Amino acid sequence: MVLIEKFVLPLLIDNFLTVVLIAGFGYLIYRNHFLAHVRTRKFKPPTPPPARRLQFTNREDGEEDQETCEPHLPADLEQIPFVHPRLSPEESQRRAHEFYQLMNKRRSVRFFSSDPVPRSVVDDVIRTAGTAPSGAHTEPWTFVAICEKDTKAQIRQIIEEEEEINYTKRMGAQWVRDLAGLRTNWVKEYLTEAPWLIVLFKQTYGITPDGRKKNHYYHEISAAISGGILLSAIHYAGLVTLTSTPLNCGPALRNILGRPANEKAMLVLPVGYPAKDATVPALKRKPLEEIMVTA
Ligand code: IYR
Repeated sequence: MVLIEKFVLPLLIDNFLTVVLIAGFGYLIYRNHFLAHVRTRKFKPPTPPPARRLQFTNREDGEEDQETCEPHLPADLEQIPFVHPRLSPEESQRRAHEFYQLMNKRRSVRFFSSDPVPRSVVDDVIRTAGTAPSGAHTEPWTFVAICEKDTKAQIRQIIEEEEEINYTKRMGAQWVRDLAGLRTNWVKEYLTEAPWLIVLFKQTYGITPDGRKKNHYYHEISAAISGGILLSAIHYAGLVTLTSTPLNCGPALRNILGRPANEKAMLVLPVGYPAKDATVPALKRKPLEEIMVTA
């Protein structure tokens, strides 16, 4: 006790500034190294602008302001630590190349086997598609999975009828010539042959539980990204598909599948195994030098 009063305390008081500085630095080092995983960032939300229509926005086509309603995400949404294993650069390189090699084997396939694909596989590839990022996390997509024979036949009929008009009248000579190498026409056996059809609808706006319309920002790109992830998941699961975008079939597909007016059909994907004698056009992909520039 006497020792503390006589020597330590006077020393501390004399060097008060030094003590404060050492303690401060010590705390900073502790915080950066040991509390990094629970670091919470101070965030001051921006004040929203007055509610009026802006003349210039970067909204997508057909994206309109909907009624004012509760924010889609609560302002006090909990922020949780992001847990992410850090790979070595070598492991990242190995995985990047492995994934490229896998994806480089993906092809659009038009000849399907009717062998069944379990419903649980379709569930999982759609779950994966639903992990896509979306504007304000509105998740503006609906995936309709169809395995019922009659429904597939009705969809085929709708699409073939429209596609005949597309190929003979709407698309024009240049478009038809550009496609000749793919050997496509309006007859689409794969729509009834494949065990599953997945129709991806984008939701151009949302609907609140009390029936009001709400904004779905960037619905087109959000749904398109989910479509890309869906293709990767289908390929990784050892299945094949075809990104078919039948022109002018949207409303009829929506009606037959009983989807609401806020949903627009974007893609019709037959999903299954390739037919034993399936062929694909011998297409080449652009090399990296042609698709990438560094800036
Ligand atoms: N939708 C039609 C035509 C078609 C259009 C394009 I662009 C393609 O890359 C392939 C086909 C069809 O599915 O036949």
